[in-house]
Amino acid sequence: MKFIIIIVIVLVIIAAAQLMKVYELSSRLRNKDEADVTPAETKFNAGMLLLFYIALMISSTWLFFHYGARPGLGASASEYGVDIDFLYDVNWLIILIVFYITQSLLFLFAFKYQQKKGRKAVFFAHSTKLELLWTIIPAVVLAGIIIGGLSVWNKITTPKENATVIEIYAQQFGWTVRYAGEDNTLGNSDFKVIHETTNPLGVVTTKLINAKEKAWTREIDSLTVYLDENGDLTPDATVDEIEDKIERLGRQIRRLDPLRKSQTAETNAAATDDVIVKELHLVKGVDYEFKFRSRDVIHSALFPHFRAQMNCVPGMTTRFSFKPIITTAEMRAMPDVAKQYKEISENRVAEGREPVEFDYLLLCNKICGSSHYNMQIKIVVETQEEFDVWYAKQSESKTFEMLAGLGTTVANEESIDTNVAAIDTVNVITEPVAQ
Ligand SMILES: [Cu+2]
Repeated sequence: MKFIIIIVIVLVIIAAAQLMKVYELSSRLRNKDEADVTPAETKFNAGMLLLFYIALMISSTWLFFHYGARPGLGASASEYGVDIDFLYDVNWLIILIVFYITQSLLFLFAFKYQQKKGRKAVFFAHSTKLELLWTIIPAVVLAGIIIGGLSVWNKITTPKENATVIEIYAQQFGWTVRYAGEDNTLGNSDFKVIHETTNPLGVVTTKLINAKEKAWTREIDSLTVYLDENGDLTPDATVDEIEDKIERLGRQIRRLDPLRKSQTAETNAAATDDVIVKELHLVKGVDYEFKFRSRDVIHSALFPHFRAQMNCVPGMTTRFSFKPIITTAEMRAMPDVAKQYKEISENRVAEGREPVEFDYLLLCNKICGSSHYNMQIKIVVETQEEFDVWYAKQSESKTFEMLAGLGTTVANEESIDTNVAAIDTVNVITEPVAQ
């Protein structure tokens, strides 16, 4: 169907071009200048402009009332979102007023002042009054918009005291969430100790640094012993490979030193209770401060229902704060959301698919690679009681220490080492990119 439409459009364009050519040729045959326009033609053009104006006004007004200013987004689920919606509405109002005035003047004047015999254009070079008018009015309006925007932006980017800290970590193509634990302080992190499964955010503690160093030293020792014993029988290429690996492990160990120096008892304690999960749960009515990092490229964390967005930039931490004011359950019960999801679900069921329910989402809003479209996680906004139940379950198994194999369930130092060594045999730390 699409293909047929494209072919029809192309044929219409070709036909129009041919007609123009025929018209040009016939004008030349009739010895008539193409620039000469008859009164009938002028009248026709003016009528068509008027018709276009009416169609434009009807269709744009219909679109506006049919879709509204924020199609499909529902009420703002965050406190600052209400301010942002207000700014957005003010902007829309200004745009619409200007749109209706300027378009009406443009088309109605073109119709009213169409060319007529004996009509002469007025020569009008300058009017200081008009210049002032159309400079000062837009300047005042724009200044108002900017001042309103800045004051809301300052509120969003200045965290409230006692805001709960949460880290949102972006990588191709997913999000990881880190809760700061009881102390509400995130532990240090560094890309040098990132491990895909056991330490995806590169959280640092002295215990982890020591375990890594021991595991890597042991690996160097065993490789050295292997070379001493079997070096003569091993092909040169393999020997080179092993020597490279020993050198690389040595470099990795040396790079741990500055990390070790910046660790204190406080930063160790801050990291130990951090909880790392793949879903974002928030409590209604609590102020949150979000800190964003990225592992690879620039991503952008978009919370459409909360009217919030922030870039996640490799090598730096960006932040903003908001307070959720509508729980997921309350949002699902809102008439327009319920109606929208009922329709979607009915269509899905008709196609033999599962029905869906409304969920808040965290999306990536920077085209960051081939699976960018699928970079999203669910956000659940719930009551304090519901959150406590969920969080207690997460902190049973998903604290940083447990994920990294350094948990208190491990009986002694030796088994921690074996644990980390076992983890490191599948180590994915690659040579860090020069920064
Ligand atoms: Cu992304």
